Amino acid sequence: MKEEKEFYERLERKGISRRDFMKYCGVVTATMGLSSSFIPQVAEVFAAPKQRQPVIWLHLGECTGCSEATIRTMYPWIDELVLEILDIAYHETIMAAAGHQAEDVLHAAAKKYKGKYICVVEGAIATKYNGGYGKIAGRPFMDVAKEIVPNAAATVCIGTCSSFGGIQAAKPNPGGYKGVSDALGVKTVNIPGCPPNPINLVGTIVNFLLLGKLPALDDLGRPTFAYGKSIHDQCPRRSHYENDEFVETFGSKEAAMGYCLFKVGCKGPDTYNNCATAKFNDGTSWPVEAGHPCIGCSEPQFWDKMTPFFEESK
Ligand code: FSX
Ligand code: SF4
Ligand code: F3S
Repeated sequence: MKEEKEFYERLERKGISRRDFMKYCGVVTATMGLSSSFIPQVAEVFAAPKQRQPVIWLHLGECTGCSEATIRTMYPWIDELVLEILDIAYHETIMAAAGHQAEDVLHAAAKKYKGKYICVVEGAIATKYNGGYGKIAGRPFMDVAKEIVPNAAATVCIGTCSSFGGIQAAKPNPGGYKGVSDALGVKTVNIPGCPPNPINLVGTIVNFLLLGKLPALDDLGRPTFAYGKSIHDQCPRRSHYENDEFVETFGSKEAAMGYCLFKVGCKGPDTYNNCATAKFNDGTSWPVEAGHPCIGCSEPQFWDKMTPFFEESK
C-alpha cells in the first residue's frame, strides 16, 4: 500500500494524473485482449511491482528505430514507468558505460541473473564469413547472442530485424543475416514491425509479470493478441466500400473503392498487425489512416516480398 501511494505521488509530481495512468492501463489491457476487469491488476504491475524484472537488451544488425520507438513511446512518461518495472542491466543506447566497462556489465549481468533475465533482441545476426558483417567489441553478433540468449528465461525479439532478418536480410544479403530464431535455432517471442508498436512489447512484458507466462503465440512466434488479424481485416477504409449507405452516397462501389489504397500498393491483406486498433503516438493515427498504404513492415521477408511498395500486389 505504502509503495502504491508513493508511486501515485511520484506520478503526480511528474504532472501525470491517476486518471491518465488508468487510461494507459486500459489501453494496455485492451491491447492484451483482456477484459476491462483486469485494469486494476495491470495498474498494480506498475504501481506495486513484486520485483523488477532484469532485462539484457542486445543491439545487433539494425537501425535502433525499435529503441527509439520504445523510449519515445505513446505517452511521454511511459518510458519511465517501464523503467520502474524493469531492471535494464545492459542496453547500449541508454547505458552510461562505454567500451570495456560496458562489456564487463554485460558479462556480469548475464552471470548474476542467469536463467532469470528477459533477453530483448533488437537486430539481426550475420551468419556468413564467421559473422564478419557485424561485431561488437570485436566479437561477432553470433557469439554475443550465443552467450546471452540460451541463458535467458525468455527471449523477446523486438522489430522485424531480430524477428525475421529485416532489411539486413534483403537480397542479396551478403552478410547472411538471419532473425534470431533462425540463426540460433531457438524459440523466440517475435514482435515484428519496422519499428514495432511499443505497446505490443509492453503488453508482452505485462503479461509475463501479471500472469507469470508469455502470451499465446502463432506459428511465427508472434503474440496472437497483437498479430492475430490482418491489417485489411481491421481497416476502416474497407468499411467505406462495404457500407451500402456510403456506396450510395458515392454513386457506385468503384467510387467508394477510391478510399482503399490497394491500387497504390497497400499490403494490408497480407500483413498481420494491430496498427488499426493500437495506433501510434498516443493513439493519434496509423499509416493507412494517414493516407499511406501499409507496406507490410511486420512480415517475414518484408523487403523482398513487399517491394515495390507503391505498386498493386499481383
Ligand atoms: Fe529493424 Fe529495429 Fe526496422 Fe530499425 O532496431 S525493425 S531496421 S525500425 O530499428 O530492428
Ligand atoms: Fe485493405 Fe489496404 Fe484497402 Fe485498407 S487500404 S481496405 S488495408 S487494401
Ligand atoms: Fe507497418 Fe503496415 Fe502497420 S507498414 S506500421 S504493419 S500499417
